[in-house]
Amino acid sequence: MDKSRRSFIRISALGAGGVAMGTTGLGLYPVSFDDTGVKASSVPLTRTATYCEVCFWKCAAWAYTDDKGDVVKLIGNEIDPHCYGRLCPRGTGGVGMYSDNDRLKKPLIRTEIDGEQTFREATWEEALDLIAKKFTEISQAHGPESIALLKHGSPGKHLEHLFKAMGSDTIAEPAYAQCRGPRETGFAATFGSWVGSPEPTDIRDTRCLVLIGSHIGENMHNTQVQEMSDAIDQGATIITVDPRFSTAASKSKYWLPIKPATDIALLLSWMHVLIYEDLYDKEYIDKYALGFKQLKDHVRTFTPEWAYGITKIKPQDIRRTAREMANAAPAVIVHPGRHVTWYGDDTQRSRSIALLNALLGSWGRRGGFYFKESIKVPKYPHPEYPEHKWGWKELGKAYPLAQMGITTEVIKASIPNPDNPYPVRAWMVAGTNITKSIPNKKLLEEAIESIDFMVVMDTMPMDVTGYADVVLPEATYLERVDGIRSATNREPSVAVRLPAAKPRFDSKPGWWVAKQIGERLGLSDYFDYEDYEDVIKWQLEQMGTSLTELERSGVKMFPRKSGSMYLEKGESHEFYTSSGKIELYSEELKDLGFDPMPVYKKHPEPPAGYYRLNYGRAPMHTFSRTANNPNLNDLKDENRLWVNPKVARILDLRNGQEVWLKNQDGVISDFSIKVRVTERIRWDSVYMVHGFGHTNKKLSRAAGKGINDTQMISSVAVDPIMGGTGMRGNFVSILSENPHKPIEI
Ligand SMILES: Nc1nc2c(c(=O)[nH]1)N[C@H]1C(S)=C(S)[C@@H](COP(=O)(O)OP(=O)(O)OC[C@H]3O[C@@H](n4cnc5c(=O)[nH]c(N)nc54)[C@H](O)[C@@H]3O)O[C@H]1N2
Ligand SMILES: Nc1nc2c(c(=O)[nH]1)N[C@H]1C(S)=C(S)[C@@H](COP(=O)(O)OP(=O)(O)OC[C@H]3O[C@@H](n4cnc5c(=O)[nH]c(N)nc54)[C@H](O)[C@@H]3O)O[C@H]1N2
Ligand code: SF4
Ligand SMILES: [Mo]
Repeated sequence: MDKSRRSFIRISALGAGGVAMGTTGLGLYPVSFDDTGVKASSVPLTRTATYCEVCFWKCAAWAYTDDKGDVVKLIGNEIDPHCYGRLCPRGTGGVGMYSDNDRLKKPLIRTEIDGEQTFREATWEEALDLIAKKFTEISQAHGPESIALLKHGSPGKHLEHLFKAMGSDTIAEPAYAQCRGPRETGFAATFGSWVGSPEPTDIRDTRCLVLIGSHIGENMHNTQVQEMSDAIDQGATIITVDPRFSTAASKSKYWLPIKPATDIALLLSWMHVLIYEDLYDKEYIDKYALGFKQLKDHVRTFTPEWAYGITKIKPQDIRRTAREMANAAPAVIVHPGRHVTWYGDDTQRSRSIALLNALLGSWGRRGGFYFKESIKVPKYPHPEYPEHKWGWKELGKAYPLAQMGITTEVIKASIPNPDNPYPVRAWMVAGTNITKSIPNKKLLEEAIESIDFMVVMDTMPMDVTGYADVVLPEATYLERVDGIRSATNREPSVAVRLPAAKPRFDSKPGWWVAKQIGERLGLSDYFDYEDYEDVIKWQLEQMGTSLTELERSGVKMFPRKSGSMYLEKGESHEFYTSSGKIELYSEELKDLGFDPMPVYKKHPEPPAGYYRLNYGRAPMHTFSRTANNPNLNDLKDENRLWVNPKVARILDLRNGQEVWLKNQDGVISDFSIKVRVTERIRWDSVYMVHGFGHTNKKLSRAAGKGINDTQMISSVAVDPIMGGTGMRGNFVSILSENPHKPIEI
């Protein structure tokens, strides 16, 4: 098998060259796009520092603008530790977010004409006045806490400030309870630290990378993909545990096609092998860990033979892969994954992964997990936030180790219930397409029906905008300034985002929207600046640099202050747990009534005639946000249903055939999807890329294309520890006839 970066990228179907070739490899520049108004240009281009908003890796980039003021291309910032000078295909295609003519163009206000609900175009004055009026009324009647913010990404930050100034801490995002929440709780319970973003995985120096699900290569988190390619080139062993033959699996020395929902059994038996074959890092465990004896007793019976019966992975493969990890240790990473809300016991699965890393001695070691560091950005002065009587914490109180707002709890609290002391009455939604990212549409629609007022701020007429009372068109990230990016990494760095073009249409930046609403609510003191550029200018100066310097460089690195990235041999170290040690046995979990060490529990299986619905990422798309992007839609305009040939034979399905899906609760997909017959998926599951099946016709390229996996996710297994919504326990049957056909009489 050729293990160069080039072939790794090629296999992920990025087109020739993929990431390595950047813009030209994708043919995104210089070309003219029919629908985008972007033309190739031979005139000199000006460049502006930005960071990407197509996903949350936040790669720093240079946006190039032509003489007409249009952004025409994006290139990775060469000194940025998030991208090493290369954007992923989505980042390169980010120009499409700016140039898409389907964008929201003017504020919209819901109105009724002849008894029909519709939107009318409005001025910003009107829209903002209406929001301020409604927020004031609702706040006076029910308290500011009853106005919730559901957000994601940069616009969310500006609105978070507004909400806190208003006295509301009722804030949540799908990137927690539908994404990485369980992992953060599982790792915090073990090492005392969140994994965080970007993950401090030292992939570039690893000798063995173990991926549990985590489909790097389709999941295009930039530096992880690049470092994994380099690690493969340098001969690192990749072990991929995935019921599907993923891109990563195709590059792995070991692919373990696990039976879905059984990973905890495999993880426990790996621990069994490491401990009972004496392969674990004794010195590290003795020095840094607590509870080894309990863990040893706990995993005694979890032999590979035991796990085989559950996972269908052969005992010899479990032993062999455990020995590979031990051979490479401590330069080994059992990757924590990122989208980990799978089956409801996800904190415990994440904890199993943390424990395995502890036994291998990989936390704080070269080629394992490095000690990350970031630089603190000073707060721009503003008055103290007022006290809030309740907020996300109280709404999530049933989940003792929730560390951020749980979207689904905010949604539940929006449905009238006399026993609920914390009723939510209004929502502001910004940068999140909740109809696609939050499961259980019935509950979501019931909540939306119940609330008094809903504002959506987006750049595109996404499905979620259809539910709003007021829709605000935000300028895209290429047209605005936002907060300083300061993320944890090997060395601290900051990056800036400055406007590369004037906002198209009548769109406005999120910071301006927050300030305008704030001023209307009498909160001007919290927004003591004319332009948000003044804020970052002041902050950069406090940090010993300047906006002028960052305009020139885009990114600035700072020296580490917290010491070495790795533990020195024999060095004493205090972990951030309550004991100061790595907690193999968790008193904290036990005291809260949870298993102190992970236990495998069986999950529901698909009923006869149904298949488990599996979903994931495509390298050229981010969630639902890029489906209509003119550049990225060109690369993939619909998702397909992966079906095993055995199933195709039984159901008489052909490649390319259109089918509909019906789930275990009788939910039928709005649209159809084309079948892709492939050995790469197990016979008991089907697979599709998340983010398609858009219903808003205003999305001229994406509407009606493919199936929305979220629509099929009506059953949710909630993680009792932190409230994450396990979404992989849904089962679908495949319909060859259009169930929506009008009945002919
Ligand atoms: N291109 C692209 N990249 C992205 C994103 C994007 O939208 N587009 N989004 C980013 C974000 S926010 C996140 S959170 C990450 C998500 O990306 P990851 O964290 O990598 O997501 P996972 O859910 O771990 O991985 C999906 C894989 O899990 C496998 N799987 C399904 N069920 C099981 C099971 O029971 N056991 C095991 N072992 N595997 C299983 C699927 O077959 C699939 O290959 O991606 C990030 N990167
Ligand atoms: N079924 C299912 N559900 C999932 C997942 C899955 O794989 N399958 N993945 C989960 C994961 S890992 C995550 S992190 C979440 C992600 O969930 P979301 O954050 O909701 O992701 P998107 O669907 O991309 O929605 C982003 C919205 O923001 C808008 N937007 C883009 N840029 C801007 C901007 O600059 N300003 C404003 N105001 N709006 C903007 C987009 O048009 C879009 O409507 O979803 C989770 N939910
Ligand atoms: S990984 Fe890709 S989409 Fe995400 S921030 Fe970087 S370039 Fe943008
Ligand atoms: Mo995510």
